[in-house]
Amino acid sequence: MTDNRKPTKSAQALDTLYAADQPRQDFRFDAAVARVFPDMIRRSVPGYTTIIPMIQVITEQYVQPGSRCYDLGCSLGASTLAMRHGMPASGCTLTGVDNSDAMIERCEHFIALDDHPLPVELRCEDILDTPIENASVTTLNFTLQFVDPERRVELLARIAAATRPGGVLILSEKIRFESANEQDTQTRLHHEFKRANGYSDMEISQKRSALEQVLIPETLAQHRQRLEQAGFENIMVWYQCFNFVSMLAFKPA
Ligand code: GEK
Repeated sequence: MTDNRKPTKSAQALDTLYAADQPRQDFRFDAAVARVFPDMIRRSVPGYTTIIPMIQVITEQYVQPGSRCYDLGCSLGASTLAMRHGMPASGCTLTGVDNSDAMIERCEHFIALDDHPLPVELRCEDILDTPIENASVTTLNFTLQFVDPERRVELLARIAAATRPGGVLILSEKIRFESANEQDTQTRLHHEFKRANGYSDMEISQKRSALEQVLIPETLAQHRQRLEQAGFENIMVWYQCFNFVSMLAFKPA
């Protein structure tokens, strides 16, 4: 078996944040997390390395001339760059938003290293405050799960209202399951994925407890119902790996 603890690029820092025994603290997207984020998300989120290039494919299909595209919760810009490469070089705009200074600071660097000519506007703010208008493609790639559940519908309704007919929302989330058996099985498989990627049992359990109050997963039925309530239709899962899914939700044409 290959040693998955090795970072894929020499410049990529290894995530050892939970390797030592430590007091429980809520997970935060701070400078320490931003530094190791590419390694952390690749080794923690099953399907992430497939979803990113597919965001480019989906953006290519649904971007509309003269429209705006948004990546809400852009972190270091992996999903932003995928969108950028699916967009025409001019005539549209692309905005990436994250409320972590540390993420946005590093994101600026990654965007600058990329050679696509379309400018990217980066905003360091809460996505609940981001003005959204004339949208064709909006991405929430594992971000909605961190938003206060009480405020999720308001955000989705604002995105739906600002999306052009035929436009799309790409929504990726960690989900939970109504059946206790499925919940246990999919959670165990997710933990096995992390183990196979070099995380120890202590790292898995300390991270799990740090995320408990911060990442609030919902069922697919809850997502579908709320997306419809918000003004989307044709909600479909285009990708699932264990308890991680990515959906498309369309603005009625
Ligand atoms: C990727 N999309 O690489 N406002 C703004 N940003 C927020 C908020 C909020 N209310 N809540 C959380 N964030 C990326 C990965 S990570 C997913 C997204 C993960 C930001 C937070 O600071 C973090 O950078 C991002 O959303 C979630 O495709 O870590 O599992």
